[in-house]
Amino acid sequence: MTTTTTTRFVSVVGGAFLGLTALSASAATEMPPLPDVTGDTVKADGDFEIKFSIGTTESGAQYRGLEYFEKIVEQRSDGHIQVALFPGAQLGDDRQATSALQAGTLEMTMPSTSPLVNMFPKFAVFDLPFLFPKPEMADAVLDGEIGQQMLDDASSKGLVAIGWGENGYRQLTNSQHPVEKPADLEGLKIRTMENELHLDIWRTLGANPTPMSFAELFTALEQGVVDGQENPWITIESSKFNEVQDYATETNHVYTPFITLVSARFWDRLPEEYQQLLRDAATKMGDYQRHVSRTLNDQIKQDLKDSGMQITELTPEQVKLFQDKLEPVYQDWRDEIGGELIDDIRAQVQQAQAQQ
Ligand code: TK8
Repeated sequence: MTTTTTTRFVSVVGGAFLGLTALSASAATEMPPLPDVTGDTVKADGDFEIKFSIGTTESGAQYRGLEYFEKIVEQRSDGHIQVALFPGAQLGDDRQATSALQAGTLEMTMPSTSPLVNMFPKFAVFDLPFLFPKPEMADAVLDGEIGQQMLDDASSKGLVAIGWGENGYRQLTNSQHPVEKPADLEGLKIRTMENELHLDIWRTLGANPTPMSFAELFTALEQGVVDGQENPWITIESSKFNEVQDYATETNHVYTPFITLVSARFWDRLPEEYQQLLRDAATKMGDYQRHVSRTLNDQIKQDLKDSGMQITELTPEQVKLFQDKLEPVYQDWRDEIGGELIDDIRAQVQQAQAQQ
């Protein structure tokens, strides 16, 4: 059973949604008010505390989603579940926080899928370049059977996977010069997530990639250890990368999802009613996060331009140069990821494109 994300979100929040759109146009980087909480109070035994850690800062869309999660869970558990939020990798980066869940020293985190490919190889499908031309196509896959199967697969190794969120379309930034074609990447030292496919992408394009934790990225850019990096506009702004990067190229080269994880040790202590509450709240958080990041995307790009960043917007012909150069990556990674999964997703995307 799949329902379109936007329809699911709108039907739940109606009036507040309208307020949301009006607000976002003016207060560009200001986060919109949180929607009201809907749904009954959940009654169950026990009091619980959740420490929820993420790597991005509190001025990003991801954190705004977590604030909505906190509001839903605390309100609908009548305060019996308390949620404490830890942004900015205070409690570790994506991999460290995930290990802490497995050890039972942390209750929740929401990493990008890319740094976890070593644990869940199928996640690498999301690292394939230009897989989703539109975000709605990613929603359809993540909220559909494929996404559910991946959550089930990731509910293992001491983890319980309860939902998806949006990191978004990645854009290249660098401190050296404008990048309009793959040849402009020659010799540029680009930080990537700790992920072999991303390293392959930038090597194939002719750059000099190096894997690094997000927690170390700002300092590495500031000190010139690396020349560039790639992340969604909202993360570039919320992490202040524009202060140490003069150039950006709107590549939209990969759509990265976030995945919501719970420590299995903590999960097993929760009564079923509270497990279901966390699942509901995780779904609402993910939908809201998608909405906030998409509503603010263009305005934030404009803010970055206004802050002095030189942004290159590629023509369709220029994008095609990158796509053509990266096509072999699909062949190189077919066996590792699984040809059937790639074909299923590409077929779903083509079907969606045909219906447009
Ligand atoms: C934040 C990371 C980040 C990701 C990266 O923890 O590492 O560049 O895009 O969002 O998950």
